[in-house]
Amino acid sequence: MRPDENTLQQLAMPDAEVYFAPAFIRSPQSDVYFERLLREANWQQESIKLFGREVPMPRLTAWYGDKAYTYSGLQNKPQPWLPVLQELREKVEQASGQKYNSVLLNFYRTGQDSMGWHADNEPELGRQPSIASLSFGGERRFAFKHRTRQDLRPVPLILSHGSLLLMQGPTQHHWLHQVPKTSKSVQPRINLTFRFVNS
Ligand SMILES: O=C(O)CCC(=O)C(=O)O
Repeated sequence: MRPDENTLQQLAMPDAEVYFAPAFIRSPQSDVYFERLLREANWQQESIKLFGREVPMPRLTAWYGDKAYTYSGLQNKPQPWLPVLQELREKVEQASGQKYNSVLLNFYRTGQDSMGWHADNEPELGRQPSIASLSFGGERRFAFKHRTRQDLRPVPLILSHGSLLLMQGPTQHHWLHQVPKTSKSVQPRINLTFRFVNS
């Protein structure tokens, strides 16, 4: 591991403030976190309305925190923090210098699980939200796409086991992000996005 792989480095993206550490948590410890999260989180299969039809979300989710939050049109009832989530929250708060009172967990079971283009810009998150995104398990491709500037190419990123991606400042205002489906064989992946939800 290169010495800087566990510290956040800023990505060169205009209209954004994005930092990435590919190995924020080292491998043996990340293996343990993956197993604990898989076992301990209260995973739900939520549905979304698509063209008037209820369809299952292409991933499992779990929402923990202090405040209710509306996400993808769903009112998320928060569950109280698990010790493993408290532990991870402390680590990301220390690295980012920000405070988080909520976390959304996503479980991508196969390459067919995914998350489409979106921004984390719900009003409860405030104008310039700080979103800290931790990944465990199989690597997945991730991409940013500028909302309006056609001259900018999408910015691809590989979200590795134990990586931390920090998005803040004007990022959600100007950029969308996604985790596309893949036909490659990939290991299951768990992602946690820590947020601060205002009341
Ligand atoms: O799984 C990921 O890396 C993306 C998660 C995400 O975009 C979200 O929870 O809003």
